[in-house]
Amino acid sequence: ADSKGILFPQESETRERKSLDGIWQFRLAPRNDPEMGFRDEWFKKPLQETGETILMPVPSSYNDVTQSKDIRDHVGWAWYDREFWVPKEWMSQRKIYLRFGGVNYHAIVWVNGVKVAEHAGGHLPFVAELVDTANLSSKRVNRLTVAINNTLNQNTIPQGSIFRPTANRYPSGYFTLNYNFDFFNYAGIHRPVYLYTTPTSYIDDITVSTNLQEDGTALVIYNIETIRASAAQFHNDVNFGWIPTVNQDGLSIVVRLEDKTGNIVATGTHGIGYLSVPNATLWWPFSMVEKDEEAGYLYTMVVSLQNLAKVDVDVYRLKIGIRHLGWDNTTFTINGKPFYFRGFGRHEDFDIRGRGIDNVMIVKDHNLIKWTGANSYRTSHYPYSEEIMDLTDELGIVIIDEISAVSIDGFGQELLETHKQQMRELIQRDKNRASVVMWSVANEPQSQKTQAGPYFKEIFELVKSLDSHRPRTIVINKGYQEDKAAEYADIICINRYYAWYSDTGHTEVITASMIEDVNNWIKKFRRPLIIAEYGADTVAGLHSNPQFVFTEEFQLEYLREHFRAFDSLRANTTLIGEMIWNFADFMTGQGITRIVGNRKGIFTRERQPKASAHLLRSRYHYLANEL
Ligand code: GCB
Repeated sequence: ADSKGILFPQESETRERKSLDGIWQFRLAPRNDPEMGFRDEWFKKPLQETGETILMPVPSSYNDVTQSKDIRDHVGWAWYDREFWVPKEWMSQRKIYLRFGGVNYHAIVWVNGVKVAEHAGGHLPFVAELVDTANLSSKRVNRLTVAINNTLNQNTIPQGSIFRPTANRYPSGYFTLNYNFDFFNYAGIHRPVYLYTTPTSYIDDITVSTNLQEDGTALVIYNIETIRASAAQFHNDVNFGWIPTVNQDGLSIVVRLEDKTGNIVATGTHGIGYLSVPNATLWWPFSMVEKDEEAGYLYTMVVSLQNLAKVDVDVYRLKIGIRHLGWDNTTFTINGKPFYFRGFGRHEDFDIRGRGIDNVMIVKDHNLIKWTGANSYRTSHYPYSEEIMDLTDELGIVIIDEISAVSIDGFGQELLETHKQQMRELIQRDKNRASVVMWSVANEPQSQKTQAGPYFKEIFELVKSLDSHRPRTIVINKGYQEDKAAEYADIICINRYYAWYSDTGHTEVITASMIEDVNNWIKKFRRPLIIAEYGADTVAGLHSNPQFVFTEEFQLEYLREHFRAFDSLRANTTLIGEMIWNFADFMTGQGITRIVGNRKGIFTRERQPKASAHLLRSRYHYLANEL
């Protein structure tokens, strides 16, 4: 059987892990000779023979780390290099893997000059197994080379296109990458890189879903995939001492569920089964419990592959939350109680590191989210790092998990295949996460086009076939009469910018426009609906009385008018949530509608509050007390 799991690499009594994060060597392929590194085989030659390199931190975007405009605005291949050691104990009988949490967009990986992996899609993990062919050695240092390319085209998700003007006034070779989303197309090795091991017979994948029965007993339904070593390999392992001597066929799966204090609350055997947990402590969003520590309760599912002598051959510990999601034409519930989303659209974006993951930033952000009283956010507009999702699981913050399909158009077969592939990888990665309550298949597609109908029908069907335990949504900016995609969703999200992109400055149109719009959607589709975006660019410290666009006073008034609409809609319709655009200011491409980035944050890019943060905070706390 081929491996299909993408379980996060972890240490256990049978597994080891080494971080390859740090400062790597870096260079760009020359803009006028993009294929140079391939032609000259940079990945095969000793680094010092291939030309000059500079220092580059991993994880990080490369764009903002240097003083070079060429590096910031680079389009094409960029090359990373580092060396690493493999402990000699790893070499004999373990399986050794190299795992990237996320590289934007296209990545090719070589170890000791041998290509070991290639991946497309900027925000999902991939793994290379370093089999013998990678010339791996514990006797000398090993070389790791990664070539990455941020070029987008009509069949990548998201899409982009190269613009090559022919007019004489342009310098020769001039081109740009254009795209229809506003966030900066940061590039780099954005997430941690790990080297890790498993035994040769190992746990490859775990799928868990949970359910509540009438009497309060919880069911944890599991499906565990293992990969068994070949008889020869197994024999070898036994001789080497990794696995105590037993017959290969003696391997079996044992599952136990431990609560937070380590008590075993249920046990199971076999690869497929369920555990029943009487009086289970449920996973609750932090907004639905009295005390913070009651939120996000996680059990540990300890899965072990054992031999006949009951010795662990492999052990993997998966944290799971027990909770039940319900939805119909009017409501969305968590553990049987209606849930009203009060949250944010966000970005993975921070000074200097761009889209690179940063522990300081992610903890600060989640502290701020809790400070505002928000209970949820959408991973606009791509899957966020696994380190972030660990936090949301643990803190009890509710997530709408979005794929990278932002502003897509065209809807051809090849795009559809890319889109489906990314949905599969996302669901494979996040399927066990309690905080993920909904899949978002796209943000603001050109859904008025006829082809959008069959295209999204197919995407929605795929998602349902992969996971029937979570509702599916799509985020629409078209009108209710022209959209062709939302009818296939379980829950509808819409983005609206009244008094910003239309009737600019006229906050007095907001309330009535919003109420009418939402009513039209709900009357037509009879679904729960979330306002997934509304917002106004605001330069922190800019003031005007009476309010004027871009000032803090304007953002305050803009919010107040929306709150009036939301309160009326909450009382009279199936509106189930409001999410402001955006949590914090974030970087964009250069353009005359963006003042060094998108300024719709209620926090600055440095995470300091604008006046709107205080207003939103009182709104979210008021909702918390009322609901
Ligand atoms: C939108 C997009 C979001 C933009 C936002 C804006 O509708 O979904 O990515 O950043 O508008 O500020 O224009």
